[in-house]
Amino acid sequence: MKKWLTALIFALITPLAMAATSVDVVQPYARAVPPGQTNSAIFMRLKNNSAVPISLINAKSGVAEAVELHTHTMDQGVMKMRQVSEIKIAGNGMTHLKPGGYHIMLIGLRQNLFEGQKISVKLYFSNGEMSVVELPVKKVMVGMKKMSH
Ligand SMILES: [Cu+2]
Repeated sequence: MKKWLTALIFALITPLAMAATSVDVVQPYARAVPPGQTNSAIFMRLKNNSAVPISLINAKSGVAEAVELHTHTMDQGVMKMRQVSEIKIAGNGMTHLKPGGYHIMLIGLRQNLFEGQKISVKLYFSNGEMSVVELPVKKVMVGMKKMSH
């Protein structure tokens, strides 16, 4: 009886689990920049719904010439950006992309990014999944002071 019940529960749950993507993109946004500024960044939280680690390995967007995965490091008291090949998300874990930390760098903007606009970015993950994410452009003051050192 118990085995039968377990089998039934698995039969009901498994199709739902397979239909969802492994990584949830939570509260994504891009930094609004003044006209003429050539670079900006995208931030979000990445939530891994699977038990195995997954990495964000690439991102693409039509709004910039190049899109890179970046992090910040402290170098003798100065915040510097550095390109990384992947941003890891632990199994059942969450990774924050935020000002002063990991971010998706937009290099060579093809358009101005004004507050209230929406842009689109494609995220590529190490498990072969790809997510198309629509995100708002917001004013972000945090991290700007550190950047201007
Ligand atoms: Cu950067």
